[in-house]
Parts: sequence; structure tokens; C-alpha cells
Amino acid sequence: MRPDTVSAALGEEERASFREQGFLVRRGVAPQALCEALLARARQDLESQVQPLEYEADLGYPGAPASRESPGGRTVRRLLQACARDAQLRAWATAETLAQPLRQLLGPEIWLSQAHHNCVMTKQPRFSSLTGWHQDSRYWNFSTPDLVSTWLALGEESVENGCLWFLPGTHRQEFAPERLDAALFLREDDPRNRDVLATRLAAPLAPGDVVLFHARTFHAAGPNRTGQTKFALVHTYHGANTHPLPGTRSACLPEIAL
Ligand SMILES: O=C(O)CCC(=O)C(=O)O
Repeated sequence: MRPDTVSAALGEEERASFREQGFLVRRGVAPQALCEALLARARQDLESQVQPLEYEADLGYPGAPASRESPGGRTVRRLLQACARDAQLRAWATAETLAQPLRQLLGPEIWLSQAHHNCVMTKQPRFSSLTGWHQDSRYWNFSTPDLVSTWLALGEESVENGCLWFLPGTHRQEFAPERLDAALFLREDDPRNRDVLATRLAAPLAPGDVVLFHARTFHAAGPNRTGQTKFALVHTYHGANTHPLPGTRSACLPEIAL
């Protein structure tokens, strides 16, 4: 099934909500048959350990195995390079279903970064980690921070299996460096962060739901405490006014025009 058969334009309320909150959950964007096909492909690559992969141990977030050689050390966190992996994965990332709302948010010209996200995000039982509060823009090198990511749930996402959480409106706020730790995560023990952390909202999703979120919106996710692996397809985009800075990791792969 072609992903661009789904009508995708954002309503005015949705646009206002994204501007205000820095994220937007859209229900039932991808049809069930498409989610099943993408999920089957992702499961197959995970089972066969098709490279390139990122392991939980590589990041060392809380709960991750200490090294690739430790028990659970081969627990995959991301199936990288989704667009180069498979025509169907690429078709989703470049479909009008995503391009149309992205144009409404970022302008008429949309570019997909292959250097960031561009992955199947997996969260596996037993050895998955907790991702602290962060802005994706923290390690990215673009001329502006105006990038938007799309997160397609290929299965159920709940607090129990490690769904995303967001701090609404934080894409419009400034955070003094002291409020962040050395790895640029928001310090949960800092009293100055108490109020903003109290605004946290979980984003449980059903298969086919999509979250759009700004690269500056603080978000986090818990570990997977269920027995089933969670799969999501994640991509990042920018408009014509933003470009990757030459010589940086953000410029290391060609971008795809939508
Ligand atoms: O699923 C997770 O742990 C969150 C992933 C995330 O926020 C990220 O990779 O930027």
C-alpha cells in the first residue's frame, strides 16, 4: 500500500498546537497494512542483525548493558540508515503523508536528513535503557534549530513499554547551561527544573499514530518493562532556511529532497 493515499494536511488547530507545545500527536496516519509491512521488515532486520546498528551499550544510558560484551550487550537500540535499508521504509519517509504537514510547519521546500534519526527505533525487553530529558538539537549542527522529527508507532506505545514523554513549550524557552548536565540532559535534581518537569506529558500511541516534534522540544522515554519489543520509525526534516553546517556530522550524508 502506498503511504501517500492518506490525506495529511494539518488543521489550523493542529498547527497552533504544534507552535505552542512543540509537538503534535496525529492518530491513525499510517494504515494498518502499511504498519504491518514496515514492522515485518523491521523485525526481520532485527532478527538478522542487519547492519548498521546502534546498541544500547554504545550509549550507556541508565539501564543499558555496560558494554557490547556484557550480558545483553548486543541489545539493539536503532536499526540505522532506514532510507538506505529498504524501498518501503524510504517511501514512508518521503511520502506526501509526511511532506504535506512538514511543508505547513517548515515551508515549501522540505529536506530529509539522513545523518540524524533516519532509523527504526527499537526498545527491547530486559536490556533497554531510560532516555533522559533532552533536546535532539543538542548534538546537531545546522544553521538554525528549526528541524522537525516524525515518529511513527509501528506497535502500541505506552508508559509501560517506554513511550515518549514531552515537556510542552520547551522549544520556545531558553535553558541556562547550569540546568543541564555534562551530556546536556536536563538535571532532574535541580530545583530550577522542578516546575518545567511537572508539566511532563506522556504520549501513548497506537500503531499508525505519528508524533511530530521540534528539535528543541525536551523529551524523554522510559525503559521497556514488557515482554515485547517496541518499534518506531523516526526521521528528521528541515526547510530551505536551514542547512547542515559543512564538515560536521550533520552534513556527512546527502539529504533527500521531498
Ligand atoms: O525511545 C527512546 O528512548 C527515546 C529516543 C529519543 O528520544 C532519541 O533518540 O532522541
